Amino acid sequence: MKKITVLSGGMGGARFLQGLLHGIANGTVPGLDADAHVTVIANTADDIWVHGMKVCPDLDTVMYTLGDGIDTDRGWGRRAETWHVKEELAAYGVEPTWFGLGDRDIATHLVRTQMLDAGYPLSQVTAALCDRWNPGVTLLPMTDDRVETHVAIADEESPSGRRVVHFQEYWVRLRAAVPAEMVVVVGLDESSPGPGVIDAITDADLVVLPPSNPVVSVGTILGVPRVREALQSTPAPVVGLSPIVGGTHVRGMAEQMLTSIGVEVSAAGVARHYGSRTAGGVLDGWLIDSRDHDAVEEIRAAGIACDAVPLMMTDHDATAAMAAAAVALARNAR
Ligand code: FO1
Repeated sequence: MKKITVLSGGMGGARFLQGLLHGIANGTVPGLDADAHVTVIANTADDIWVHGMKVCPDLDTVMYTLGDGIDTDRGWGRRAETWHVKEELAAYGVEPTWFGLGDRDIATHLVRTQMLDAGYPLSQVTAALCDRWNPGVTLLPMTDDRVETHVAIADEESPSGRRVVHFQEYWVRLRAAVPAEMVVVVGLDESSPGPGVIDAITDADLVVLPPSNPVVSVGTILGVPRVREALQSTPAPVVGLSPIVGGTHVRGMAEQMLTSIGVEVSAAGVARHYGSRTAGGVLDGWLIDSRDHDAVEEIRAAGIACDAVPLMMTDHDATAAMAAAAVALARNAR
């Protein structure tokens, strides 16, 4: 296999990609050619306009992580960061003070915003930023159109009993600590796949859904018109890795998001949510963690090939082993 396409969100997807590239470079992923190339279709519904700048968290997390500029403790933003602009904005009482924009990170958002203002589409802006960061993959926004995830939360002060916040406020300021009563991805139905996105799926030798959030990361990519159809028609096997281990997410807020759309918070629940390609869904195979091995038969009965392997991305070799298990599953699934 030479052409691998990965549908990625932020941190979980970026860590998976690190291990995948590590495995390709070291030849520890049987079935992937030494010169295999990875194309990443990244979620852009986390994007937010803040202080007049367009911030693209999932694109930047993949770009910084694979370009070795990421702050590994936070999992987002730049290493060796300073926060003077953020402090100065707070001193002026300018909101939002809850969204952490580091000084180095702001340069990325200024370049992106200037290029967007000059009329360049997000895909070309992303390619230009990657000229500096050299992530070692082709990084494609899922769409060049503006798409934003918003979350409805309870608010007894409002007549409707609800208030809508941007996803970033739900996650960063509220820490996903209140139920997401509704998740609305503004602009998604009207969006078009970005340049190269459909081809990256239909021309692939393998398509991978990494352990990103099935609702607000992979789910939004699947919601871009024509993407789901491309996954259903591609000759490539489509294999996913469960972000739910032992009944909860490893990081992030997948549990809250799955609950808000009524999907069981389990490895099998997410597999059923994505669905088997033989039944109108998008999956040929689904990797679950060893702790959830009891669910293997149930998932196979849903028409999805399934193996239970360790899914903790503790280091690049562990992640490369996950990628190897995904390739093995893909080869058996077809
Ligand atoms: N996450 C936080 O928990 N706190 C922040 O202040 C924060 C700021 C931020 C700025 C730029 C960026 O690219 C990402 C940032 N994130 C922050 C992470 C972001 O919320 C997540 O990467 C995704 O949007 C959710 O997976």
